[in-house]
Amino acid sequence: MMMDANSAAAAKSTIPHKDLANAIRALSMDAVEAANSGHPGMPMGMADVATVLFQRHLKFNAANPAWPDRDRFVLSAGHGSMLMYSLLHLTGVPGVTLDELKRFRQWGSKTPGHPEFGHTPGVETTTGPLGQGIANAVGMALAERILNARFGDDLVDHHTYVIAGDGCLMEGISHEAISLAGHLKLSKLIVLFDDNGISIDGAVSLSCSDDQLMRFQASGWAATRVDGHDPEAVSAAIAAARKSNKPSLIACKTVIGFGAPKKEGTSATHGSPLGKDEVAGAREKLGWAHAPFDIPADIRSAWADIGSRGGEAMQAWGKRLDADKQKAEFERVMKGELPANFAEVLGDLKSTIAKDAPKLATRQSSQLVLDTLVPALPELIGGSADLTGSNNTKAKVAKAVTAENYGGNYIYYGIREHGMAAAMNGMALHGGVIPFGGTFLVFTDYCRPAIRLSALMNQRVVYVMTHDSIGLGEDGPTHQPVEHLAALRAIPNLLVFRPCDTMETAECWALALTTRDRPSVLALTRQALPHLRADAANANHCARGGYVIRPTQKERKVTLIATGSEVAIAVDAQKLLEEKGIGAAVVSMPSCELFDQQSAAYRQEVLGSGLKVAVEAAIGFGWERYIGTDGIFIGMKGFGASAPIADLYKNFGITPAAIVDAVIARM
Ligand SMILES: Cc1ncc(C[n+]2csc(CCOP(=O)(O)OP(=O)(O)O)c2C)c(N)n1
Ligand SMILES: [Mg+2]
Repeated sequence: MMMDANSAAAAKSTIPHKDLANAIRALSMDAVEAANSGHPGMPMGMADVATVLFQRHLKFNAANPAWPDRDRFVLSAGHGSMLMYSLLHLTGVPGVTLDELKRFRQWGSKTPGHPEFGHTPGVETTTGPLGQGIANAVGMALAERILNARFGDDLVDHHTYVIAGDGCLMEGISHEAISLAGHLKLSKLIVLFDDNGISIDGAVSLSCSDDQLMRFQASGWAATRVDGHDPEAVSAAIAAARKSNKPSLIACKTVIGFGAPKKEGTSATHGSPLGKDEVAGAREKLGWAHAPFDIPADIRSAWADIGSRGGEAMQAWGKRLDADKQKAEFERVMKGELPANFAEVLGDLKSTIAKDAPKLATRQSSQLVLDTLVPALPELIGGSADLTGSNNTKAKVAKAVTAENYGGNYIYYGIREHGMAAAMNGMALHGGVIPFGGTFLVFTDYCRPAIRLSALMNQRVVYVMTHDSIGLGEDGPTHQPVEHLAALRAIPNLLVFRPCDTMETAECWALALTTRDRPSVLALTRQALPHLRADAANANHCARGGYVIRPTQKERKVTLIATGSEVAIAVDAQKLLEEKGIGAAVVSMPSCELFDQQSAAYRQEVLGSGLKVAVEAAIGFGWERYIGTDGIFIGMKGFGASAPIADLYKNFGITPAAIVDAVIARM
């Protein structure tokens, strides 16, 4: 249900637009002044646009900032956080009190330097790294359409609004995002561009000559320019955008730091407090005679009305939900709960794997898992950045999501890894879907800023990263990840899985899906691997991160710790060592992060007390914490090379014989 452009509540307000917008300006400059840190320019410049959006268009209910069918509002230009906090406070979002505004940027406040999802109610995504927000919004708008196709207009029918600045639009990721949104005709996505012509170094013309309207139009968007300080013009443009059958860009010509007498229109207002005199001057120029943080009761009350404007829409929606036969399923997916039969489906799959003992590349194992899970989990939305056949991400039953039919469950992201990763964040944040997407592990570098945000925001996003080592062979060092596992393991809260066979792949997929508050990377091989797990597979061994996959029959002198494709190499080395009378246990370590969470006693038992050897076809960075200073690392010391796989493993010395030689040299 959409609201009229000029709702009843907006019409009854007698407070002039100017006063509503000035309340945002005053709170923003006062909070930055109090913190002696922050960005007043953007909130002051965009106060008019934001006021129009919230007063007349945004479907939003401050009392319930998370109700499912609300419009999403993304502040992609996250440095303008005081715009967001002023809006949340003035509309009456619980917890965003005046006191919190006074504690802007302070320890423990609800008002951190940049908006953080999960920290402040009403903040839809963490922004600050420029360009991420607009790409998140593409994912949100896409999730909205996918869920609309599944649940219908009654339950899912909302817009996604973005405020983006010059910086967001200059970032490369914005190209991927815009291009994907245009291709998928995400017509409910509306970007309000803070077209102020200023960034930190000065005029945007120092570094950029793009015609942004033409640029967006070239990607299939509707684009228009308005005076961002003319509320009627802004409102008319938003109303038109809401009716468009294309995603829309509204370039709002604004003056950064609007109202600051000496500094407005300059980069001096971008990221520093205005200073006492300039703040006093702004009060005068804006006609705002009130003390710092003082909002007159009538203006406060008008803003509260704006905050409750969406209440009726929310109630009407609730009634429709109650009457809907899909209510339980809708609530399940929006809560992010897996279907009740998930454990059963997974158990059956694991039994089949134990019986068949398939010898597959783990990317194919992943496909096998997806062929079972995708039909059972309609919320799973897959995709790949143009490597579908290589990443094995498209389950047999999966159908493409297209502009003509959003009812599919597979997205052709195109060669847009960064955009894909950020869109997946947006989809996960929107809720109702669980996104997974693939590319080569080496190109996690192209996704990294978004992977970091998945982790920071506690989002369940699954990165299916194949061709995970020199094992990919002939494509050579440009395509062979060596430092990537270490670099990914360094990201807090990210789960990095490197399964050694089909059974472990199924277990790691299960962990990625059942861990609701962390993203996962699945590092998967191009090359076929033997089946190693001999057990009947009732327990999920990967849940402990590392475990003894092959105990020794002799006294344990050595522990070989390996991941993924190198577990089989360690198992072969174990046989050779035992033939020489040296007892060696093999540990499979599919996830260092989960292993680190285990008790000291368990970790000690798994790692043993003898010589420790880590085997991984990657650089050794990080393995010291398991093998100690006197352990042995068998792996890569630098970049790989272009050659058939057998020659690579032999020449880089990652073989059973090399392990045995290194161990014997220590005995
Ligand atoms: C990826 C990234 N690079 C650099 C920065 C640092 N930074 C923050 S704001 C900004 C300038 C942004 O300009 P604009 O979007 O025009 O904001 P305005 O000055 O108009 O508020 C920069 C470079 C950042 N936050 N993110
Ligand atoms: Mg700017």
